[in-house]
This record gives sequence, C-alpha cells and structure tokens, in this order.
Amino acid sequence: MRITTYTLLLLLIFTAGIKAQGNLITNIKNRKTLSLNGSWHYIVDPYETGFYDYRYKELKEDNGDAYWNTGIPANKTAKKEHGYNDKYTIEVPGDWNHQKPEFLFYEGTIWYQKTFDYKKQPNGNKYYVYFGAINYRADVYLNGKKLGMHKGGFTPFNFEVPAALLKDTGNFLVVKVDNKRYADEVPTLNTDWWNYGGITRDVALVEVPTTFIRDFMIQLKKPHNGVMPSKEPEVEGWIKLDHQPLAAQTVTVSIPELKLTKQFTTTDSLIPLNFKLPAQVKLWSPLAPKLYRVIVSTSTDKTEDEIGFRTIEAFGKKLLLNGKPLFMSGICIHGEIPQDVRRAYSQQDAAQLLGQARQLGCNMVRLAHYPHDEKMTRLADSLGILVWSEIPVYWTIDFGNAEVLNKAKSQLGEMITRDHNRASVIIWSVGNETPISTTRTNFMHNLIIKAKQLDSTRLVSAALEVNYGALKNQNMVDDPLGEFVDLVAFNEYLGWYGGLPDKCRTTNWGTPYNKPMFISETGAEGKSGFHADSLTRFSEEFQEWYFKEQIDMLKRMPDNFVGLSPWVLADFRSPKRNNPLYQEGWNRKGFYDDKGNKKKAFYILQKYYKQKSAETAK
Ligand code: GCB
Repeated sequence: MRITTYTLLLLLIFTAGIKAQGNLITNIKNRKTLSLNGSWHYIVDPYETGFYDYRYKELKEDNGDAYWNTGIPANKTAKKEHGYNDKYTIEVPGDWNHQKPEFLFYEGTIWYQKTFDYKKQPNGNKYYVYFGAINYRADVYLNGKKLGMHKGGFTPFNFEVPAALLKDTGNFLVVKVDNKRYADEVPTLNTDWWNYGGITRDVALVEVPTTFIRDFMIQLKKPHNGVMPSKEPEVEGWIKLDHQPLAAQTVTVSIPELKLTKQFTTTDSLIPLNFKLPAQVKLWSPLAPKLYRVIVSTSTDKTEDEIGFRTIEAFGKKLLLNGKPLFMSGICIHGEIPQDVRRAYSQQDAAQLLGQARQLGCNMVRLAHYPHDEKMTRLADSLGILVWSEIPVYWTIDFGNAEVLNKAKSQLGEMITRDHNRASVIIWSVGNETPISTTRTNFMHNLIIKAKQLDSTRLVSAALEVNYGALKNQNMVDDPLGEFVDLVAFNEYLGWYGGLPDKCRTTNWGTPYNKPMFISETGAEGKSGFHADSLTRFSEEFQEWYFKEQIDMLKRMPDNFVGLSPWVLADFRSPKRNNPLYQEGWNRKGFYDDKGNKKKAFYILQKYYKQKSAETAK
C-alpha cells in the first residue's frame, strides 16, 4: 500500500513537470548591477528600540524614532535618540562577530545603513535590491519605506524597489538584521556551529527591463535505468519571464561553441524547454569540467551563464555520473575561514576551501550544513568538484509545526533556484541527523517531494540516523526516510562517540534499501601540535589511528558503498566545544587546523583517496 501511494505521488511529481520557484532573480553575476558592498553604518539595538515603541508595538512607517528613518534632527530643539554616523561603520559582506571584539558573542539586532546614488533609466526599467545572504531575519527599508522581510540565514533574496522610490542621489537604505535563535526557526536553537550574524554575503541593486528573464534552467534530462547519455543528449528545462508578455514573444537559447540556436514563440511566462545537444558536446566531469556559454534572450532582455552538461543517477546499488560508476572521495566543509575566525564570502575564501579539499585528493565536497556562498558552487563548476548542498534542517527542528515546514521549504526553494544550473551540484540534501518519528519522516518527505518538483535532474538525500547494533556486529541504516531518498547517507563516529577506533575491526554496515550508500560524516578530534600515543584523546595520533581503522573498515563495506565525506576539512568555531585544553570554543575534527596546517590524519585520508582515484582510472 505504502509503495503504491508513493509511486502515485512520484507520478504526480513528474507529470507536473519542472516548476520554477518564487520571485528570486538568478544569475546576478551576469546582470546590470550596482554593488552595495563596502562600508555601512550601524546601530547596535539589543532591545529593538528602533522597531518597537515603549508598549512593544511595531513603530509606524513614518515615525521619526524608527531606525529606518534618518535620525537627523530637523532643528536644534528636536530630540533624536538615534542616528547613523561615520564613527560606527562595519564592512559588508562579512559577519559582525569578527569585526569588533564586542560583537564576538552578540546575538540580537544590529541596524545597517548605506547611502547610495543611482542614475535611473527613463525607459521604465525595474529595480531590485538583492542580498546574497543575511543571518537570520532581515527587514529592509529604502527611503523610509519597507520593502520586505526575509528569514533564512544562508540563501539569497530580493525585493523590488518601486521606480518612484529610487532617487538619483542620496538613497537611504536600512536593513535590520536579527540573528537571535528560536525553537521554531530553521536551524533551531541548537547547532554545532557558530551563529555568525550580519549581512554575510554580497549586496547589489539590480536593474532589469520591464519584461525580463527572471530565471532559467538548462540541464541534461535525468537518465533512467543506468543508460549512458545518448550521443545527442537531451536537455530538459524552462525559461521564466518576469510576467506574462502582452504579445507573442520569441525566446532564443544559443550555445555558440556548439553552433546551437533554438527559438520558442510564446505568450506564457514559463516556457518549457526540450531539445537535443549536438553530438560534439563534451560532457562535464571532475576530470574534464567543460563549461559552455549559454545565452538566453528575448526582444527585451538577454542573459547568459556558463553551464556544464552531465547526468547523475542512482541506479540500483550504483551511482552513475554520465552513465559510469562514481566513487565520491569527499570532505565536509563549513563556510568559515578559521584563520580569521569569520564566515567565508569572497572568491579568495572559496579558492582556499576548495583548494584545500583538492590537496586532500577530493573529487567531492559536502557543503555542510547550509547553502554556502554562490562563489563556492561556481568555483566547484570550473574546478570539477562535485557538490552536496544542504539546508539547515539540523537535529531537533520543530517537525510538528506547519510554519516551520514552510520555512524549510522556502530555504530549499531558494537553494535550488540559485544553483540549478551548476553542473557540480549533484545532490540536494534536505537535512542532517534528524531524530526518527512519524512526524519527522512526514516533514522530511515533504521536503523531498518539493526538491523533486523543483529539480528532477538531481539526487535528493539527507544524513540519516543509524540503528546501532541492529544485528550482532552489524549496524543498519534503516531510518524510514531511506525509502524516499535517492542516496542512503549516514553519519558514523565509530571510535570517537562510543568506544575506541578498534571497534571498526568488528563492525559491519548495511541497509535494507536497494540504493547506493554513502558515509556523509566520520571524524575524531585532534589538536594540532598535541602529540601523544594513539590512545590519548585529542592527540593528532588518536585522530590518525581513527582514520586508519576507519579506512580498513571501508574495505569491508557492502558493494553499494559509493563514497564518504569525513568530518571535517578544517577546525571550526563552536560554542559547544569547551574543553579548556584542546578545544577552547573550537571543534577540532579538522584535517587542517585553524591556521591551515595539516594534521597527521590528513596524510592517511589523502593516501586512501589517491588509491581510490588510481583504481577508478584503471
Ligand atoms: C555531527 C554533526 C556535525 C557535528 C559533528 C561533531 O554528527 O552533523 O554538525 O559538528 O557531528 O563534531 O560532533
């Protein structure tokens, strides 16, 4: 019965076709923009005095005491208790915690303010203010008018700026940023990472024509039953115009290097695409990450992107990239630059993190536990590194709350929308280590359905729970969610949490699901420079021993084992890690320490990955 309902559901999903989500403008990099990065003014407001009156009611838009209004006194007798001043400035993008010592532990509200000029076109173009990410809640105001509110700390959003509101000079942009944690948000109160607050990614004003190409998806169709992409592989996708065109429009897709031009005439705002690529197309893969310039144009708008073409499929026990078995030599990465103790946001940051993964010998990265900066997935595209991208549905989310499900869905939608043209991204993950219950499984299943509606070309997974000691010397990954994911992924810390690493010698792993199996985390702490015998916890030698035992165990994995992404590339900040000798606020499971030095375990994993890549090259 369960299977039948599920099959019906899948049928519904696929017959519904691919859906475009929300009003997010994608591909900002290739649009006309004014960067609003740089120095902003700020006011720290732990009591939210700029938002509520003394009866704790939200202030009216035109109230001069509201912090979205200037704070400049009209005359010398006027009383003003706020204002923006060059004495108080902060850099955008960037979390606030690392910028001032007094912000290190701050969780609350900070108001950001920037003044900018913009010469509007007389032709009635549209304007949007675009944020790469703000953690967690953002209330955005321009020239005293509220543009909108967004929640979710790691995904992009934009608000339209009515043309009449935008001035040629002296636009007063204010963002109220609040990173307080709540039980009914995503993530919830408890995480093993630092809750960096602020405008953490790029900000821009975007200008587009009245009818514009809001978004498009151009990907190879997912193959079925392990078939190699044919010589002329099939593209599946769509183009989304901002609104219904008044008259028939011709929309053109061209890929100059392939001498391909396709035209579609439409009166709809969503144009489905279905065409073949010519035989000379080179498929994207980690060894040959070929990208093509793809141009989409209408009579009024034109945008382009660099897109790689590849297929990914979970077929029986195997994972197939372009129809060939794939082993993922991965690593988990936090979006943090440890040597500066801050969130990652720049091109250089992406180059550091992916460069370190490359040195370790990885062909895959799990971007944990939230969507990382777009520069990461774009760089992964050009370097040929496969990506697992995840939303922060982490641990004990309020699974019974329908509002929380909506919050998770909107973050999922924004993650997929931003990156659905990235060849590197092969797996959307809907969460990590969520405790088993019917309510949880329904919640997660809903997210999986949504991910498949938005993107039928990729795999959907989640880091599942392990049933330890299900059988004698055998752990099973039989989390009921396994029925709905494409890849059975699980986190195991055999030898760190529970027992010592030699436990690996007698432990076997299995899953009742006839699907590929992936270790999405495994790790142990090792404080860089602390040397002792291998039985001493927190020593580099313990961590090294842990990985030796783990890797020996991997040789006994069942034949559906398709890879691993150990925990974690580099030491990272966590308020939960308070051992005064070895941790001091850091999770020390990194292969690199917080200064970028390699620990002993690095060389163990690197050697294993070298062997794996030699085996697959045969
Ligand atoms: C986990 C979590 C990860 C933690 C890690 C640890 O299972 O998924 O976020 O940081 O273990 O170090 O305990």
